[in-house]
Amino acid sequence: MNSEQPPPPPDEGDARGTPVGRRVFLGTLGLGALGVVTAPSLQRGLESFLAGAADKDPTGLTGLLPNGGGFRYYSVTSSVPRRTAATYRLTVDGLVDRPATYTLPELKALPQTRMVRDVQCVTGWRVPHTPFEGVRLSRLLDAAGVRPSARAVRFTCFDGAYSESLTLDQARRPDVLVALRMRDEDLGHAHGGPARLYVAPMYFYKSAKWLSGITVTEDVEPGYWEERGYDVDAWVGRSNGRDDEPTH
Ligand SMILES: Nc1nc2c(c(=O)[nH]1)N[C@H]1C(S)=C(S)[C@@H](COP(=O)(O)O)O[C@H]1N2
Ligand SMILES: [Mo]
Repeated sequence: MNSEQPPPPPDEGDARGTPVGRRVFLGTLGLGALGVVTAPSLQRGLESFLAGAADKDPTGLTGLLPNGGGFRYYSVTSSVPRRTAATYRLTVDGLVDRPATYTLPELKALPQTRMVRDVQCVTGWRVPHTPFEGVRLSRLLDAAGVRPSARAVRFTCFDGAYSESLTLDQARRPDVLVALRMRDEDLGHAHGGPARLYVAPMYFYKSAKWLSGITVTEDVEPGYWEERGYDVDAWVGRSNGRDDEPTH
């Protein structure tokens, strides 16, 4: 970590962020105070994570550095328990007729969808043409039998802190996955493995890592970053004060 760099934006876990993007973001939304207050604890979380990773796995550490494939490591908690193919569980519950719990082998046995899109973090960094692969969320919702009163879906994570949400219509889009693979490899722990949400058309904070719960609800409940000022409807280019100029 380089302490001479400016503090990271609210959802950025490393110190070599994109200061320009941060200024644009904070200036646009007027969330400066919030960002500054939030950043230091994230920073400490990342540092302790990297210190732990460096002890155990120098190769893994390289992959987490900025520009290690273009990704940055994010977690709002300082440590996240590991779940393996043997211990991972994903529950689907709430306003459904058939609540279910899936193991990783069970998820892998379902039809897989592969998509190649650009990953876009709301703070400005992006990773072009990134393959994600997994089970369509709509398939899991259909299997569970969503009740007519339901209008939204809430996602919880085994880091014990992060959450996300989508409207039911958004959740049923074909480009929303429970992703098991990224860049044609099984999802590693740092990127939210064994399974994370992948919401292709939205900023990457919607793509909750370490996914453990899918709960069908009546109304949208703002997720972790959304309670801190980010848009719930996080369409890339059309949210968070980033509305693209119309082109003719
Ligand atoms: N559980 C959890 N999911 C999360 C986050 C997090 O801190 N915790 N950060 C989000 C943000 S802001 C981004 S940009 C991406 C980063 O994913 P990556 O660490 O695989 O690059 O994860 C999103 N999902
Ligand atoms: Mo992000």
